[in-house]
Amino acid sequence: MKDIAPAISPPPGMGEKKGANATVSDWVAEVADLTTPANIFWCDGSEAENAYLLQEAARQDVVIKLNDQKVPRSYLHRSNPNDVARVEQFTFICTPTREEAGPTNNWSEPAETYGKLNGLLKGAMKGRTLFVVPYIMGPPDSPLAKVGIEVTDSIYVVLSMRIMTRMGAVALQRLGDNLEAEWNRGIHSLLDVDPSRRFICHFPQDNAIISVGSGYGGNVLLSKKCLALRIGSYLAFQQGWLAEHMLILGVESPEGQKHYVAAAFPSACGKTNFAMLIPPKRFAGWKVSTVGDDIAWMQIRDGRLYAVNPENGYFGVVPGTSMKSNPNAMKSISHDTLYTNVALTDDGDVWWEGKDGAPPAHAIDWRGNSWTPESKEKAAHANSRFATPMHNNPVLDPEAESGGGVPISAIIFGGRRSDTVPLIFQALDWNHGVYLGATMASETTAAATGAVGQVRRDPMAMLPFCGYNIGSYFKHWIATGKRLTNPPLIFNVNWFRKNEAGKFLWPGFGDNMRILKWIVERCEGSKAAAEKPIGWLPRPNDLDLEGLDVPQDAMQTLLSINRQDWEKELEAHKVFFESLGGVVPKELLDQREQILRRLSG
Ligand code: OXD
Ligand code: MN
Repeated sequence: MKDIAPAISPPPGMGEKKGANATVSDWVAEVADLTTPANIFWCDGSEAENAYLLQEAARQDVVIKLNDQKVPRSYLHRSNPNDVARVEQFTFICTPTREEAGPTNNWSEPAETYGKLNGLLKGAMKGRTLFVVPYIMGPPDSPLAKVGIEVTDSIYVVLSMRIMTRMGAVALQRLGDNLEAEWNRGIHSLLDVDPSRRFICHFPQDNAIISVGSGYGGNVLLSKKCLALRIGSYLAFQQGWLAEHMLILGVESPEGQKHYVAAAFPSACGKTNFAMLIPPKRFAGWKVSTVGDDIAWMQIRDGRLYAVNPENGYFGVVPGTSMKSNPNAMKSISHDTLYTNVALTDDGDVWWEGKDGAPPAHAIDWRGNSWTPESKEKAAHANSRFATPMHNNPVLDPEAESGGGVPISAIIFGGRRSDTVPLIFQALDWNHGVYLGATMASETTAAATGAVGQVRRDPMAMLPFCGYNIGSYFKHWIATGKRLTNPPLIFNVNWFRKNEAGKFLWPGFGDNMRILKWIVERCEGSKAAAEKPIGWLPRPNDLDLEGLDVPQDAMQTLLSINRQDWEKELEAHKVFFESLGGVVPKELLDQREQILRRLSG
């Protein structure tokens, strides 16, 4: 299967420029002069256009149409095996000074980088179609909504952007004739999909992105990690709002009390599962609904935080998704879905490790090779993905399209930690909560290239996504707290604690409702907790554990803190802060001292 496809020739009337203002037209002409494509295709986002592009992509072997009886209107794409995850080592923040990018980002000097990238882009689209993809991030009527234009030579990117964003004429209309309007300039070219010519570069001051040499979603759907998080976080810092790597969910009690919660977990740590949680039987009448599964843009209004999901679809990790782990995701991806790097069964269905039922006797694996259950290789890549429209989600929150956003009652930070960190605890106040986010750590996953399973600090799950100096980012969080008269309460969760035998202690998935319930009860001020050196912890009796199959001693461990472990943990925080070279604000250094004092007190 191919990433790179030759130019397409659309029927008359399709792919023509309609409604672009002069700044957009001039810029596209400039990019075309540089990249010399065979033709230019302006996307309008219509059904007819999508049907044509899907048909062309299938004809060019970029996607395979799946069996309509099994997964209606759905397709499979296989990426180049050298190109299956985000590449943090080749991701750059190109600010005028190194300090502006800060200690956690790769920095590259803007003029030099433009020069290098323009060299790579010269003639890069020869014989290919240059697609112009205008898109809006955020509900179109939201004050936070942003417009981007991505030009790309990948038809797979176009098909994915139509799912993941509000794409096409709607974005050009929003810009209208306003030549001063703010919009993001994004250039993507596959080049020859060679890892040695793979660079994902961000120019925050110019609101521009150039991504070359990759076809993997996180590197090339420029709306997502590049605009909504890296450039977004910089714009948020400048403009006084927050762009965060957070899901947003609604939780409603049987009495009709509703709260919205935003949660930051690192990549592939279950944000999509949490955002679509189905409460266990014991919680009859409780409802969880999804506003977003990956990114939250939050603004301050009336002293509160209000969040919108800038995206229009979900780009989730497939392996492990099943009717047991996430029935709502299974329903969402049962039709109109674009799969990447899962296995193809002989009857045109998709398969992955962890899917319900027995594995197929034979399939074609993600590399395109014949596969049987005896094969040593996995059938689906560990970071194989689905792109599915958010409107496929049976529990989409009714406010998901609301431009004003939803009021956030609680923020949850969480990582994948085998030890030390309890199942749940609550920060004592805003700055303590910022400290919990800033010192978050998680065992690494397959969402990025590199070793899997190593503990790394990942502040607010933003380590790969904060587009400016992390010290300024921490200060921005602290300053935001000062502007909030009704701030969300801040919590920390860890679904992944293990016993000595290496077995998970907590069942997770639907049972996380038990923790969510305690969180909303804390928000309502109706539930007790014990004050411990690291924050407020529930005692086993404070949680609704009825019908839960977890032994008492496991529950004790899950809710315990060990002083020695925490002294080690705080030492690791110190090492991490020191590694940032003096950018950590005093408020956070003070928080650490206070926790240390409480621990030894
Ligand atoms: C993602 C990621 O794809 O965080 O959402 O890597
Ligand atoms: Mn993510």
